[in-house]
Amino acid sequence: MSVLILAVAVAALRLSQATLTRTGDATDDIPGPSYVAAIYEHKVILNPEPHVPLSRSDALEHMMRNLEVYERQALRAAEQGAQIIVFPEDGIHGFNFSRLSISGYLETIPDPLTEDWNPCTEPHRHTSTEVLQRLSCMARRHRLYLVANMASVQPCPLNSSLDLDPACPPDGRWQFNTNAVFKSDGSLVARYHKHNLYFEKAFDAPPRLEVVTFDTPFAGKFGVLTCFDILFHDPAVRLLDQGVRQMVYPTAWMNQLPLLAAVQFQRAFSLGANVTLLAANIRADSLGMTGSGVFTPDAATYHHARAGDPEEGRLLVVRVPVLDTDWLATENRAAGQARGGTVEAGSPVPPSGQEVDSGFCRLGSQQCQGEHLPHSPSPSPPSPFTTSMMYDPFSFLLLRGSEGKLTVCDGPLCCHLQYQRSPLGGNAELYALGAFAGIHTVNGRYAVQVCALVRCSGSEASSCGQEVEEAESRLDFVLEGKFRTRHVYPSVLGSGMVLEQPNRVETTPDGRVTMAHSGMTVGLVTACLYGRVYDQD
Ligand SMILES: *[C@@H]1O[C@H](CO)[C@@H](O)[C@H](O)[C@H]1NC(C)=O
Ligand SMILES: *[C@@H]1O[C@H](CO)[C@@H](O)[C@H](O)[C@H]1NC(C)=O
Ligand SMILES: CC(=O)N[C@H]1CO[C@H](CO)[C@@H](O)[C@@H]1O
Repeated sequence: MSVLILAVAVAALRLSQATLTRTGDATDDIPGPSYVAAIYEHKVILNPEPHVPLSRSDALEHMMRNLEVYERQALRAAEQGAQIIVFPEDGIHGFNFSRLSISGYLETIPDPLTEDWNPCTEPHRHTSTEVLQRLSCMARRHRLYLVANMASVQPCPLNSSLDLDPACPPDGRWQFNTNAVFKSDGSLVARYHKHNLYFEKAFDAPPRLEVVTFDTPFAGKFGVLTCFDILFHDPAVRLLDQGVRQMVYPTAWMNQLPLLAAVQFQRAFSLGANVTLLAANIRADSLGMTGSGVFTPDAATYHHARAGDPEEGRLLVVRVPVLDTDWLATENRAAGQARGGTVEAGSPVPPSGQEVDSGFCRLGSQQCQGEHLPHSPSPSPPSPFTTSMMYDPFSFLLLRGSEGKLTVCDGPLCCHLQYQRSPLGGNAELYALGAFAGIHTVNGRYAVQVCALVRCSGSEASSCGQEVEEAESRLDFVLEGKFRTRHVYPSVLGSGMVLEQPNRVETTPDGRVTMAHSGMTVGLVTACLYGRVYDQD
């Protein structure tokens, strides 16, 4: 039986660059320094009774079953040349523990900033560290950097005057959702405690924000994030502000269309922040968890399992360009010296006027007046309606006819759309342009400004904003908004969870973001500019 997978490659059409189509193992079309990254979407073997405390040995036995799978995947990744592999959040222990019932799973992870330790070669230095030892030996055996998420414990003093943890929990220990990173010799190089917990009773948020990076010899610096962290300022934007351009991202993300499916937001974050994101999710159909990938600003290789696919893991191994600016500067200097001292600075400047044209002129520019919309038939202006999308009251306007131009506002945010439907796919499906500016409050509290063009799930206006995964209509469009944040994450999601790389995304210093796209290969499900207004959280 052949397995239908979605490991699609999308490539940028930027300035004068040619379009590239990259599959998971293409390795020869990257100019400049590159490395091979792997992520593994893991079908976690769960403890069926997570609320019942287990002995350490029973917990270890459970975790070793997941680690057996990791071991096989690390081997496969190494055989394909991977230099770094990322495993998902909760992939070793599972979920739904209580603070007490997770006890047997916890290990104390020494701080790699204050202690050099190789758990594989010095297993006896710290007791009760079997998981750390196993991961360390895995990294060492397969000679790759390895990122894994595990449950950790940190005893804290309750009464000392030297107490550095004034908020030490009443039971005298911190319990953390933790990413551990190992070098290719097995030594522990980074430890990150998840900052933005998502209903995780077993864990504490760290008492102080941790902004964690680690260095690699093959690609320079990587930042570390976990799951829900991707939506918040700390530590994500702090990493960006430090100039970090590459992130490892273990996650256990429940898909939520039309705006927050896993691969959709992974793609959006990588594009909006201009970073590489190595994202590894859990596969768990009962929880709606799937969607992992290797995302660079120019390309994406990803996997989203579909209903009915066999429930199993997925390894992706991809060659990607190095983005770390400092590392590249050092490399260039080394290469320049080797060539005899000439250093070439900067990347080639594309000839002006070669910008890829989406077929529309820019919204708001003078040239737009009437040029593409010769007989715009608007007898009466359509009126906006409000309906809930992902629990937020969006203002929507329906798209009518095969082409047009519309604006919908919510408070201070106005979203503009210019569109043209392709004759391919017909005119029957209903679409709406939505705007929302406010505080999202369900399952997390955060301020957003969102412009979204969505396919409505039915033929009634009330169906706009509902979950839908398929579409036939292809639209060429320019979507634009003026945001009161510079953090806007753009994405174009096509039918069947296919990601398209927008032809053009432009940002002006005053917060105007324009996304233009045309020539879709599949129907459009959602085109979105997802703005995060961190300072209003
Ligand atoms: C586990 O937790 C998730 C939410 O994180 C919940 O949706 C699910 O029903 C829980 N499963 C069990 C078996 O308790
Ligand atoms: C993204 O980063 C690259 C360098 O890696 C830079 O050339 C480009 O201008 C950046 N793009 C944006 C939109 O900032
Ligand atoms: C009950 C308890 O934890 N007592 C500790 C208080 O702190 C001193 C040192 O600061 C320890 O020696 C006690 O054991």
